[in-house]
Amino acid sequence: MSGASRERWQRDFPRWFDWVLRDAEVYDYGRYPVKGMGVWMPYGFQIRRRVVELLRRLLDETGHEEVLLPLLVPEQLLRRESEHVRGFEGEVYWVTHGGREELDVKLALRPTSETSITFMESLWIQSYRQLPRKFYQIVSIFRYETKATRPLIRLREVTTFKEAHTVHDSFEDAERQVLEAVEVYKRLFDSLGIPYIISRRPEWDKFAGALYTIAFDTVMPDGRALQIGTVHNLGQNFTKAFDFKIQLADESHDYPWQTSYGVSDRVIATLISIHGDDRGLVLPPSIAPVQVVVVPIPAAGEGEVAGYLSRVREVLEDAGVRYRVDDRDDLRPGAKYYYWELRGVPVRLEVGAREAREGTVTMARRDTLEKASVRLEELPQALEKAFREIEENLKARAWEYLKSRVKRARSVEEAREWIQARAGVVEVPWCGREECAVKLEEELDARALGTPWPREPADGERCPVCGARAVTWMRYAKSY
Ligand code: 5CA
Ligand code: ZN
Repeated sequence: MSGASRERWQRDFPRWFDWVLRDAEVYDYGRYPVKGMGVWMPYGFQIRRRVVELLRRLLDETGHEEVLLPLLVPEQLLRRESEHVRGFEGEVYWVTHGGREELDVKLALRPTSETSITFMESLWIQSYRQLPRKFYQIVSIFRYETKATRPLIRLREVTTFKEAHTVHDSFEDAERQVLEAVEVYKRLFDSLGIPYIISRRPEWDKFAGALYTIAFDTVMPDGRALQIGTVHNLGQNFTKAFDFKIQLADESHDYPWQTSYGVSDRVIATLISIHGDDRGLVLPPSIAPVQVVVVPIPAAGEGEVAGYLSRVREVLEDAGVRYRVDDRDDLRPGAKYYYWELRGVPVRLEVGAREAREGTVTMARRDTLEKASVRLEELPQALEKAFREIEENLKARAWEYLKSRVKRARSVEEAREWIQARAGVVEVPWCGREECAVKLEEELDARALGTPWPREPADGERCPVCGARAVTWMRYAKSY
């Protein structure tokens, strides 16, 4: 695919990202005086809103029910499940005062909501006949992150946290739910053109309180892996901790089974990063707040151009696209091109005297920067085609990028080269022993992301650490 260069995008990704968020007016970060918390600006908020709408639609159409739980969690609830508290202890913000009074019960700002929802579920659900239930909420959560905070990627207030929580009458049904959750997330990422690899996280890196964790990771422009979604099978860990029992079909009583799964602002961070280039954002038309910008030439368009512009408006209105006519008369066309390219508007239409005379518009695509002349009557179909092609193009380019950044290595040396070059994810044959993977994490100075999901055999391969027969592959990467 042709298009703007991606030199700066790749070489200096963190600065590129800060620049785009600020200059394209997406998210004002680092100026609000609380670390790890930023401000969604009007343009960014519209991008966020469309991602949230997509998420809601995907969840609603698979039978998930939206709820809204309180932000505050009393200390005793948060402490009920011991592994869970241990995992989150260092990351919780506490509310200790109400006005001038010290509270007798400390209240946590939710770091996630397994404990509060399990407590409520134990009041709502008595019988297997009420199951399965699938709840979700899209809210802010708070985590006192100690690793370096980053806009949208590692926040202390995660403002677009979608958490789903489900309840089942058997382990098998919870397993089925894990598969459904993975399918929902595939649909989410596929709709946004975001490429991913799916791994089962190693035992030592699963969610606090889960039986196991399945994670979606992608590779950012700087070669670092980012976890963009997780699905947890919680087993009966939380229901036992809350003494939450139900009646089963055979009249016996048992603890129900749960899953939970979440995505966050990281999805939007990835959408922005993975499709961008040196000129700024490149937005898929389904998400773009403005799908088409019309730039009259010269500025406000006098005489014949003005009359023709109103016809162009009518056509766009009838086509039902989100469009803007940039008739600011204090900016030259070139400055307007720059302005809208930075904001990722998928299609630009240039309308001048020649176009008015010919009954055409000049159409420029943001992804390829290609220009073409289109007859005004054919504009609706041309836009439809361009939108479809842009989405396909962005998705194909993003997948190609990810594939170029995942590699198999047979030796520690080969793996180390890949990691040191900041090239992405490396898959190494693994014998299945924790100590070998932990040792390789240290030797590579990288994180073990886990094993391919579904599991992939490694026939005939040997663990490069201990030499034993490999049972599968372990993935390693520098990660956020
Ligand atoms: N209760 C479960 C399921 S919702 C849970 O909290 N899982 S989690 O801890 O893995 O978080 C879900 C997702 O939120 C992660 O996969 C990651 O993509 C995102 N996330 C986690 N912490 C942050 C953070 N500090 N900033 C931005 N996104 C985050
Ligand atoms: Zn080994």
